[in-house]
Amino acid sequence: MEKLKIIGSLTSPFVRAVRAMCEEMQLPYEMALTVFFAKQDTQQKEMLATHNPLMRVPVLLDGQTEVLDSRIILGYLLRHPQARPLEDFRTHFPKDIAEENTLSVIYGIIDAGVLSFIIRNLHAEVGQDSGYMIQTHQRIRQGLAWLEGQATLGESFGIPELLLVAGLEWMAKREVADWGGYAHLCAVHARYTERPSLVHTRMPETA
Ligand SMILES: N[C@@H](CCC(=O)N[C@@H](CS)C(=O)NCC(=O)O)C(=O)O
Repeated sequence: MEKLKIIGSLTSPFVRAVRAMCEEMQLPYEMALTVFFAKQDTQQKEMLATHNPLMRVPVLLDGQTEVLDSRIILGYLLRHPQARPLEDFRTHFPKDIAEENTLSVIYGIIDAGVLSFIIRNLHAEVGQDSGYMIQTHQRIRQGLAWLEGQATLGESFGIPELLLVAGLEWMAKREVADWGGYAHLCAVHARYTERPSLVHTRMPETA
């Protein structure tokens, strides 16, 4: 089988989730590396735009097949004909609509965190406590509180847990949200943070 290719950076939580998922599915992949979008050179910008009109990472290339958006990519990898999921990875996903909602809330929090990070770094003139940023931070707080109440989240390791750990660690590293007060989320994080797929894909210290 031709190796999968992931276009993406070593810092994006969405790219990390896709890389970790490849490991969980035992699907070999290689990276076509990019960096934070504001620091991409012309070549990286063109390469990304060629594969994704939205100019976002990750993009998965599977031979001639291009797959956009990490949520779609995670589902694609789960059902990949060559996937050999690790024994303790929960492949039964989604269990029900409630689990899709959980994944949507995790995505919503990370999206809001990414927006907050971009505004802080590229548009410092927009205060973090003004206008739409108020709604953005409220979304993160309410999302975290909602996830804290999801008792089944973390019972076993599957797509929501993988994305949750990637998102929580990214938010801590980028200092966009403090989730230390959420006992259940801290417990789920502690349970899975040393999983090899997550260790191997952790954000570089210096990033
Ligand atoms: N819904 C997309 C979000 C991807 C996304 O926002 N990626 C960020 C990096 S963390 C990006 O490429 N941002 C570039 C931009 O917004 O122009 C996914 O899950 O793949």
